[in-house]
Amino acid sequence: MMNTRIWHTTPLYHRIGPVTSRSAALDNFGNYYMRLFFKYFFKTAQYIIGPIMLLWDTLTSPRGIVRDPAVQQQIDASTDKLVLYEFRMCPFCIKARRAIKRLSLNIETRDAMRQETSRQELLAGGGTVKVPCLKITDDAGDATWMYESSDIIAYLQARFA
Ligand SMILES: N[C@@H](CCC(=O)N[C@@H](CS)C(=O)NCC(=O)O)C(=O)O
Repeated sequence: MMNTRIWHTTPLYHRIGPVTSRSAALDNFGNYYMRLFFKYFFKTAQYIIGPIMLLWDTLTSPRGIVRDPAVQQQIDASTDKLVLYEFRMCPFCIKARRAIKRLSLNIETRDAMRQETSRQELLAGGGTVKVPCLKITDDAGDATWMYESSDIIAYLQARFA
């Protein structure tokens, strides 16, 4: 009778203590392979989806706005102070590059995945290797590192649209 009472009031994890530790070991084992699976799944997906996105981007490339040459020259002088750090196949970078194209801006791009120097510049200046990141240098030579594709696009639209 006493035993029955204990059985009913003891929490489940006490009753199946030894099994729990075995399942914890199994969980760790499972988590390790799960993580491995996800890592390679997304890497593979990236290499399949990436080129498709690039092709789509090329085929549907937006038409840039046409400005008076004198105005475009002024804008080119301003965008000389901007650098976009990017990865070629990052969807957020494609989004930012399309906005740049739409606005007909001549902004230098640096590949932070393939060029080690660009990667180091981004890490040292911006604090993290996350792309896209727009480096904005002011007239005094001070740099601001802007992350987030939506913020970058909003900034460019507010300045150049
Ligand atoms: N919310 C961000 C997402 C940017 C993002 O996740 N970029 C990826 C490449 S597609 C990246 O830099 N990953 C590296 C990291 O997060 O450390 C944006 O819209 O810009």
